Amino acid sequence: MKLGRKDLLLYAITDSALLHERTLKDVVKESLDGGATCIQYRQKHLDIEHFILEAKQLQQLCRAYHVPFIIDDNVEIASIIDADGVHVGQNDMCVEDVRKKLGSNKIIGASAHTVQEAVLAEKMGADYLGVGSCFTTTTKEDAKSIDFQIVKEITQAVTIPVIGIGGITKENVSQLRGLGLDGIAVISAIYAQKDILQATKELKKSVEKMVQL
Ligand code: TZP
Ligand code: MG
Repeated sequence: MKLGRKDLLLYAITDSALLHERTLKDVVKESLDGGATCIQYRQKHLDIEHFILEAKQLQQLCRAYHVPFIIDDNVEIASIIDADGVHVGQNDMCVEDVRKKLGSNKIIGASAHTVQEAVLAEKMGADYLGVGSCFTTTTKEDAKSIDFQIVKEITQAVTIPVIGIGGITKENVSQLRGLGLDGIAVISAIYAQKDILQATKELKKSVEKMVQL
C-alpha cells in the first residue's frame, strides 16, 4: 500500500487499557466511522498468538475502510500478517533493517525527537515520522516533551510527511499550526472518550484547520 500525506491527517493508536465494556474492534470501528485516516495497533501486553488474532481482526476492518493498518514495534508480526506497515521507535529495529525485511511496498514509520534522528530515518527509508511529545501526556510514561521549534526544524529538514504525537486534544491542536505537520497521532483524544465517533469527528475538523497553510 502506498501512503498518501492525507492518510496521516488523523492517525489513531489503539490502547486496550481504555476499553471498559467495549471490544477493541468496536472502538476502532467507531473511530473509522468518525473519520480516522490511519490505524496503529499498539499492544504491549499480549502473547504472540492473541496479538496475531487481534491484529488480523483490526486489519480486516481497516481493509474494509481502505485505511492503512500499521503495527507498532513488532516487525515480525507485521510481516507474518502482511500488515500495511510498521512503526518503530528509536529503541526498536532500525529503519534500514525494517526496510530490508518488509520490502519497498510496506509503510515504515519512525519516531524522531531531534533533527538528526529525523534526517537519518528519512535517509534509511522511513515513509513518515512521528514527532513528540508535543504536549504533556500520561499515556506513555517515558515520553519527553519536544520544543515546537524543533518540530518545525524537523518538518523543514525532511521531505517525508511528519505527524505530531503526545497529549494532543481538540482544544490544543491549533497550537501546532505553522509547524509544517501533516497530521496528528492520538490515543486518548479518541479512545479515552465516551463517544468515540463524535470525538473523532470533532478532532478531525480541528486537525484539518491546523494543517492548512
Ligand atoms: N508516543 C509518544 S507520546 C505517545 C506515544 C505512543 C502517547 C500518545 O498518547 P496520547 O494519549 O495521545 O497522549
Ligand atoms: Mg515503539
